[in-house]
Amino acid sequence: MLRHIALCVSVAALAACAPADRSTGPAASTVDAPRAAVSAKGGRAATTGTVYVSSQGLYYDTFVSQDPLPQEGPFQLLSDGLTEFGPGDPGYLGGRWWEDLNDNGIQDAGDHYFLCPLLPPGRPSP
Ligand SMILES: [Ca+2]
Repeated sequence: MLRHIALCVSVAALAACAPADRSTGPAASTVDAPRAAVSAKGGRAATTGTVYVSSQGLYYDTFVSQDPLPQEGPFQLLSDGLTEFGPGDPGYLGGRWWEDLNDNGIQDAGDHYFLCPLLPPGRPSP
């Protein structure tokens, strides 16, 4: 149910802040070149996606800062562009995400780890 809701609300985030092809696993992630953030008007990094923070009910713009990251240190679950914690929450880890690509519920070598900081302020609509 949660996955279904997440898929509905943030298809854009999935495309922008996640690998386009989830079926190939980590091997493809190492082949993909990191997407560079490009400055937009006003000097703010160009946004490339939106993440919905369920505990806040807010959407945040984000961009890919580093992809992939090595599986070292803490990561926060991101599932179909939805996560539980955002900026200001103790559980927010600065945009260090993991996606459970092999759907086994644990962080392992078969998953995707990357950095996509959320850019405040959040907003109530995508
Ligand atoms: Ca996993």
